[in-house]
Amino acid sequence: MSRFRVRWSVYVLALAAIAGFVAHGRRLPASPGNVTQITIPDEDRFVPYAITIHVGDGVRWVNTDSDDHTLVSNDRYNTAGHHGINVVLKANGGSFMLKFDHAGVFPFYCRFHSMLDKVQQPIAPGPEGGIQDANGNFGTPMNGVVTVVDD
Ligand SMILES: [Cu+2]
Repeated sequence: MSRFRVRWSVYVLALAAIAGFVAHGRRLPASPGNVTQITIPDEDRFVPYAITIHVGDGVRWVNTDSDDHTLVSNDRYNTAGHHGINVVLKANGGSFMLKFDHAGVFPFYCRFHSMLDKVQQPIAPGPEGGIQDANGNFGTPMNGVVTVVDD
């Protein structure tokens, strides 16, 4: 190995060490542990309705319905972080993922297929926006809950 090659490899190692230090210093978000999927099937609901995960885990919402839906955090009762979530899950595969970093509950709903009453609990949207079944009922509000527990 020539002296030039030795010196060059020292530079490369030094650059790699600096890059590693910078990446560590920026605290790149750790990838989630287990990821649990909540699916919107071909109807206006989240399945499963309720899940329990551990701190550090992720949840992925996937819309397999042929209509758009939304994921909105119910922040009156949300103690698990991620306040202000309000995203559209596009039809036929739209998805969104959150990683939960501390314990709490994360209640959520679809603002297209439920609305909040005066104490911020999801209720069926009614004739102004609900999906009416053959019996004239407007169904259950489209909502669910993630519970995040410490190990
Ligand atoms: Cu919906």
